[in-house]
Amino acid sequence: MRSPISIIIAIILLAGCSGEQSAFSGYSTNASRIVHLTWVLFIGGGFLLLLVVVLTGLALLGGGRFKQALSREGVVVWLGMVMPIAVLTGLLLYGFVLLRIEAMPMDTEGAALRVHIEGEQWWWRVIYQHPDGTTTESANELRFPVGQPVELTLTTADVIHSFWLPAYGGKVDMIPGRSNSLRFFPTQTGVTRGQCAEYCGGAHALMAFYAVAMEPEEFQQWLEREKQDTRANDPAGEQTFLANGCGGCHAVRGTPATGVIGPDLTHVGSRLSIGAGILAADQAGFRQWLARHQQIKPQNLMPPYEILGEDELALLAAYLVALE
Ligand code: HEC
Ligand SMILES: [Cu+2]
Repeated sequence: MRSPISIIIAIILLAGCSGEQSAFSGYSTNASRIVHLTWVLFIGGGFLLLLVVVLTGLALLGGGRFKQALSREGVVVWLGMVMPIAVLTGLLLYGFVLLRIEAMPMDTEGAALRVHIEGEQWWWRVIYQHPDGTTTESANELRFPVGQPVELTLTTADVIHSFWLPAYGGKVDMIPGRSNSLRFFPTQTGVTRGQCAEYCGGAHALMAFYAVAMEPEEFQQWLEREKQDTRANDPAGEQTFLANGCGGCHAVRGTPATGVIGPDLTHVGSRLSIGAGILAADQAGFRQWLARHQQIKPQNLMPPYEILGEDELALLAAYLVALE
């Protein structure tokens, strides 16, 4: 029944299909092809279903004329056998042509941006690999320029995770002992969201990230900044950070903090989120994270710091925000 209620429900369900974490966005060449194929299959399948329903209705309820016409051998052979074979073969070929591999330009030597992403319980280590062999580490956020191929190398530090960035690149598992890759050719700038798509323990549902697709010049400027050591000049904040042992797990390049267990915090203040897509990277977000991160993201592997007093919280939050 096409009641108003079923239409309203359909609209609400479809509303969930757009937005920052949608497989219907198609912001890269390959993602948009998949969206295209999805619609062709959906609409084509809808028409065929309609045809079958109408013919079945006529065969069951129609007058004798319809029943007789539909029971002829030719109808069974042509509509029941020849047509399905022709339609399915056509769709298979169409799918092959549409999703052809070489349609995605991928210069394996030149301009492609390469990023190594390592899944950790429950955050993402993001390592930009520069053409000169050096690397720059970041976390929980992936930035790339549009109009150039991007190649991601996906590994895991512990259990199986799955890297899923629906608007651009599809989904690829991160498997212990293996290195997988995901390539895509981004065509649209914007901020989208990705999520771990393979259950990986306690805080799995809170293991997200943001992807920022930028114009090439803007991206280069960003990358140059990202490569640099911190320029924050806050001796009191830095002192509090080091005195509380934060530097044992986190690196802030340009300071004595060189830990590698947790996310690199050199430019954490300029990120869109902390805690892997959970809180904003602003004063309030850092404060909340430090005061009650085990409540906000239960079981995450940073030890609780409930001992921090108000002054220390304020100093640390101000320091972290300034790590731009
Ligand atoms: C034993 C290691 C360890 C220590 C010590 C530690 N952290 Fe962490 N920290 C982590 C881990 C692991 C995460 C990732 C948690 C997650 O999102 O699942 C993290 C996450 C964070 C984040 C969010 C980063 C991001 O990009 O999402 C901030 C900010 C942070 N820690 C600040 C601090 C501060 C400040 C201290 C000292 C008061 C500290 N940490 C001490 C391990 C540690
Ligand atoms: Cu997971």
